[in-house]
Amino acid sequence: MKKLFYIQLLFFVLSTSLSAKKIKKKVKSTNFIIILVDDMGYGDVGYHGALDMMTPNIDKLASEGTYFTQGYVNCSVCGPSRAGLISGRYPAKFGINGNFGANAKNGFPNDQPMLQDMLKEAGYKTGAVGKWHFGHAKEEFKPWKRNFDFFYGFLVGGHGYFWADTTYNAKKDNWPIYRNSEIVKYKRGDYLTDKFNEEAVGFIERNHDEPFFLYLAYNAVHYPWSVSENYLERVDANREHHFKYRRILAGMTLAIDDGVGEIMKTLEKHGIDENTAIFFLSDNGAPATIAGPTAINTGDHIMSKTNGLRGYKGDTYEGGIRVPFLVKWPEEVPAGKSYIEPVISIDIVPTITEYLGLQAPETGYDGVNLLPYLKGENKQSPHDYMYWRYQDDYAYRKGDWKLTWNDQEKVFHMTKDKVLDKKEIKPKLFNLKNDPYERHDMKEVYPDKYNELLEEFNAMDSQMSDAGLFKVPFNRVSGVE
Ligand SMILES: [Ca+2]
Repeated sequence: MKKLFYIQLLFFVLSTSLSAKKIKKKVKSTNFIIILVDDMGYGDVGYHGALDMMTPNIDKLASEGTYFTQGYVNCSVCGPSRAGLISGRYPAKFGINGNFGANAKNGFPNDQPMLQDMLKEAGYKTGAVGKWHFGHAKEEFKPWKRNFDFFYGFLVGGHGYFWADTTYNAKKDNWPIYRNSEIVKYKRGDYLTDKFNEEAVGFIERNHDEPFFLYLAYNAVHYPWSVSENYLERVDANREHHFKYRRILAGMTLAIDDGVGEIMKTLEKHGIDENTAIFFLSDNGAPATIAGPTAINTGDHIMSKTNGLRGYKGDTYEGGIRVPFLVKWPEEVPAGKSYIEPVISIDIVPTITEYLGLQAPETGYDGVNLLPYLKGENKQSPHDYMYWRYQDDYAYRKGDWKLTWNDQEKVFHMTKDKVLDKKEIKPKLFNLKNDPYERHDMKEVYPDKYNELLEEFNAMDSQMSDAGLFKVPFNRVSGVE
């Protein structure tokens, strides 16, 4: 009996020292929240001048942190953009070139670390709320198998806002919602963004006394565009909208903004707002699915706005890849500033992990730690170059110069233009400083610059997986004769 006691004691001491070792790794107790919205355009937040939107809480985050005037995502559509964000790498390097659709058999590779893998190892509580979209065909792809202690949301790439089935028999917009690995009974009529807000707040309430990481990935303001009446009433009481979809977008955006406000209140209530870092961004630029003739003339959109940037979601023109993007981090990042050098969503993971002193994965990062730049310790631009690809669209940016291929010549998707064959797509060279709206192709004027960027692009592109887990795209170098 005594022997058993000593064994138990030994086990206790060992396990205590083991957990102490784990806790010791937590060099700092900063909490991290990534708020990722879906398909919000550059011109859809108040602090970018959208006076017809109601985003007081998002604007407050911007005014209390640093916002990026050239904040990019690494891809112009949901799936790869999210894969890049959560890994700190260009997702084409590990085979993610497209969205995991409803029938996808693949998922995010298990040998590629995600942010929560590293933070959980360092002793963080990890929670994911919202849209998963990292694969759902096998158990190993699911959030509860990928080091999230808590999950509330759906596994696929999109969801309706007012109802979810408990089986996969319904149309895919209504596939199940999970709490951890259990399918929940969803009350018909509940607004999904409200549920995500509640669950995000609930996760913070349960974990405020220890370091946590919350990945809050709304599916709003993505299709199917719909919002509960109370948000529309508040929009109508404060804003005038003549276009019905812009009004709906304003309501959907307000629901997210309310969530941001509730999260801030919860952090303040527990006295952890000062040591919580919040990244807020959209996963890609404005979608062009609903629009009218005005959009062609102005290069802008009447539902979701790019503020005049060329192109939309799916393009490697600026409108597809430049998004609202900010960080509020009272301990480290100046408040009330804008930062004008280009940054990209794959910078978030190395910024967090390097701050915590966590070792980078063997695969390394393509993003960089932004803190020295945002604090003004390093006056250089964080990136020598940036690279994008999606299907037949590619881009490469170096300084103010950008080389870009886009498979539709017009700025506007709804026209029934023939989509160009890969061999027909000619790259364009823009100087973004002089021509931020990408109207003037300069490759004939600056052939040396064109050749320099083309050569560097080819070297970069050839490092990427070819078809990867998807049928498209092929590397530009190998795919074009
Ligand atoms: Ca998206």
